[in-house]
Amino acid sequence: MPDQPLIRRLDTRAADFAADLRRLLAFEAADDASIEQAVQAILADVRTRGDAAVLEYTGRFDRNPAADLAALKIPASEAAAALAALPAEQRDALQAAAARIRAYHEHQRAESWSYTEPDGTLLGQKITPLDRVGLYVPGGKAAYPSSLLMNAIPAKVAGVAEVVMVTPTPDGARNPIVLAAAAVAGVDQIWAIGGAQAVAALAYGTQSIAAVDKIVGPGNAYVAAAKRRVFGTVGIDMIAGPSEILVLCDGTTPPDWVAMDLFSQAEHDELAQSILLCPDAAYLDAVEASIEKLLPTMARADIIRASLSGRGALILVSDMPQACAIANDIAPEHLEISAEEPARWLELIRHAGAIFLGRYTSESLGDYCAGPNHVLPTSRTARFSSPLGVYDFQKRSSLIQVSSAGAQALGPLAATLAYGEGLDAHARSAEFRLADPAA
Ligand code: HSO
Ligand code: ZN
Repeated sequence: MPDQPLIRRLDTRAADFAADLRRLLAFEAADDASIEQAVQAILADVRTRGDAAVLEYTGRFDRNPAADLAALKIPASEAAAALAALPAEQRDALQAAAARIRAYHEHQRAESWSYTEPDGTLLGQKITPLDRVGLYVPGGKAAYPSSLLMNAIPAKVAGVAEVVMVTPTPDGARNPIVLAAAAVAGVDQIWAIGGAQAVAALAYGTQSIAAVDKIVGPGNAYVAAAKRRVFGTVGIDMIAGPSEILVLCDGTTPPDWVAMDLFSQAEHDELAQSILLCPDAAYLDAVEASIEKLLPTMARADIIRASLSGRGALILVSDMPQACAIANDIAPEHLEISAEEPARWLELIRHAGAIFLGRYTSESLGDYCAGPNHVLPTSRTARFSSPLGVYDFQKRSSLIQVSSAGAQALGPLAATLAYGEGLDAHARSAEFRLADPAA
């Protein structure tokens, strides 16, 4: 029996390619009824009992008992001290990345606008930041300070007055890099609570924590279930699936570079998906050889192996336009166009969360410090959604100021439509303004 390959090979010319591709992309989000039930109970409990319930769950799930909720509030001075205590290289890197992320997101800020019609009627749109945003930051192995920056900075650039962060601290252990990142990003409050109970506290408010208007940030299955359930009471961001990278390569990038780019997503999690499309079979052989050579050198080799063999693929395409068509079908979270003429292929791309152009642009540069957001649509949702951005923390109000002349022009129109709908108060309210007592 031959060994199971490290990563599967597909060929678009094979008769069953379409079915193979579907199978490769299929991903069943775990739908665990016991999680749903537990989360529902926690939400209801926090909603009625507030602080006391949050304290109880934090003692039970995080083994982090406290006398009252105030004891779980991490003071800004502790975050500032964590930042000051970081090795200089780490601190400088966090600050430099934050500055670049901020500069990029400044470009996204929308401004209010209006225009005046010839009869003096003014129409427009007023932009307002959200008042309070909750930011979930996972504890343990998935605590990424970079994700904290990516979530908090766009909110602050939008003008959100209060970013309230929650993060579980199992056994009371606080993560100094996470606290330092919170200080860099300008997070306003930090609470050492997590899980569904923290989501509930943010959504409903408790005696100690004021309710927020929107909750963003990644979390485990309990956190995701809780966010889904509080949606409507508050806004939420997207619910992220496993991370994905799709590399389109014309065969001109050093194979080791591409192999490591595939690893960089694979190392996130066993369910992460790394796919390479290339029109050159010999190049795919070379990347496979690089994978075999480099894998044993990786700290997270086991996760990478599981991800590549379970969900990865090297796909031989007939040409680059076909690679672009497949990319649009996959609508990947991250798309690298690792080619001599990336702009030429970019024209053919319609669906991808973030597009990395040219051989020097590794996804990892975008993950940390290029500037654009790394919170991106996964699981083909790039067909209809966008990266997290300043626009997710700004909302729009319509503005209408009708002049006397405008009321004469619009009144008969509105009245006709209102009578048609059988709504005579609407009609007469418009008609009253046809005779202007001031005129
Ligand atoms: N690639 C991840 C983001 C991340 N990478 C955080 C490293 N740290 C999002 O898909
Ligand atoms: Zn990453």
